[in-house]
Amino acid sequence: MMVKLLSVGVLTFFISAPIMAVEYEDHDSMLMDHGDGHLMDMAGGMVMGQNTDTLPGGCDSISETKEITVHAGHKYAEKFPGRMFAFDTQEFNFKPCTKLTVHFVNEDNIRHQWMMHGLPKYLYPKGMFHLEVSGPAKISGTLILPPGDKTYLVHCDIAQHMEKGMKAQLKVGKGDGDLPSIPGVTAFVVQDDYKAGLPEIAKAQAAAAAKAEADVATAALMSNKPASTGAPGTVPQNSGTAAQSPKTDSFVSGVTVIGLALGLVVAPILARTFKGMSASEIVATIFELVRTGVETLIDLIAGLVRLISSKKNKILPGK
Ligand SMILES: [Cu+2]
Repeated sequence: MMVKLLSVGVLTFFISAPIMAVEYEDHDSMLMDHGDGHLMDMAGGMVMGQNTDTLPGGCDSISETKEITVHAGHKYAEKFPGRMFAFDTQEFNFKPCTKLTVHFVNEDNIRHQWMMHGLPKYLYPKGMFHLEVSGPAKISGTLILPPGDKTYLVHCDIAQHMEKGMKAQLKVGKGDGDLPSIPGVTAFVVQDDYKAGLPEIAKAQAAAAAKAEADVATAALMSNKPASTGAPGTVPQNSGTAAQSPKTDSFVSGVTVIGLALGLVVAPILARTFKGMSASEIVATIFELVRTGVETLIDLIAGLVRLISSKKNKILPGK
């Protein structure tokens, strides 16, 4: 049991050892000088614009000798929302004519640069001082800063690395202003606009949904209107029977009204006719009235039939 635990512990140590110890490849001793301040090694490390001894025009002497270590990597961008890469420092400041050595430490497993622009081109090819290495690795270079107050752009020129945050400014003297889109220092050139964000979109969608619901409710109310004539507020479950009931009601009430009117007109006449008659006489009279009525009806129908048949003969004389 003890042996088993021990072996697990030893195994864990050997597995985690390579993760714990992040080794930076030091390219400083591997570089080969290609002339004109251009140094390269076989592992992908590169220094361009190296200048350890030539004074820029306007500098009588080296004012200061400075050494800085700049770290670069994804983890330095974590404090800047929306950014992916960054240097650990976004702003540098030096006296004019400073001899500056930069130790660039790339902590990512990809390629990064510390590239400075705007230097005098007679001294620095393309006006650049440039450190570049695939990480994790360290590479160092030296330059002598020009005189005057000027702000220089420092960035990583690998595609989209500057846009994703690997951007800084180096001020010589007082500098000549600030550069845009430097994480934590200056505002974005193109600021993402979150004004019409999810809350507004959600609100608009909710309003549209509520309107649609209201329309449906109105339509339902319209279709149910005939059913709820008798008792407003009660919504019938079965619209079929509900639609029939008012029809029946109106029919019955119509018949009732006609019957009532007839009764009111006929009753006094009948009362006058039957005045002073015995029960048997009244019954006989009613039968007589019915008989007369039926005969009249038959005569009427017979006359109608004759009328139609005579018209038919007139229309079709040949037959
Ligand atoms: Cu980069």
